[in-house]
Amino acid sequence: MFRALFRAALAAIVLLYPTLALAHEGHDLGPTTAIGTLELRGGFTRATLPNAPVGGGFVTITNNGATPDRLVSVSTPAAEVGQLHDMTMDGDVMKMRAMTEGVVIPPGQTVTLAPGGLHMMFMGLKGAFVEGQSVAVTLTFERAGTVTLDLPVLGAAADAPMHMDH
Ligand SMILES: [Cu+2]
Repeated sequence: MFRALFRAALAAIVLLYPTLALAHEGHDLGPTTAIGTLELRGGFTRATLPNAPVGGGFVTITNNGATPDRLVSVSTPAAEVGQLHDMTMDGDVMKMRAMTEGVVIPPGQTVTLAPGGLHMMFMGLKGAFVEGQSVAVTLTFERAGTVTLDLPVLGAAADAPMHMDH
């Protein structure tokens, strides 16, 4: 009885192993999109409730150039309005403000738009963001120009694109 259980546990571990290996690989940020001196990776959005008015968007941007660039606007056909926001905590109060001047990407640096901080905010959603689908988002940079990313829709509480299928 005990031996059988032990063997079953071992078999389970062996079966689990490929999953663990995959999950580990999932920690990389996925494919990179290059535009000008910028590299964008790890883009994602999160599933919304059916009647949610807003959705977020997240991506990591690296500037390999020698001059600063600036993310000036974001848009998607899936929403009426796209804005750049920052989120900060003022004591217990979460504050969100529109970055009307855009987001500067300094030379040689990486700026991460992530839950709880800088983010893209889409308002007036034309439909729910459904996990497993993707949302086309166009980012416009002052110098590098315009690039469209297909952001995978992850779970509603996703912090990073860790379980993305490549
Ligand atoms: Cu926001």
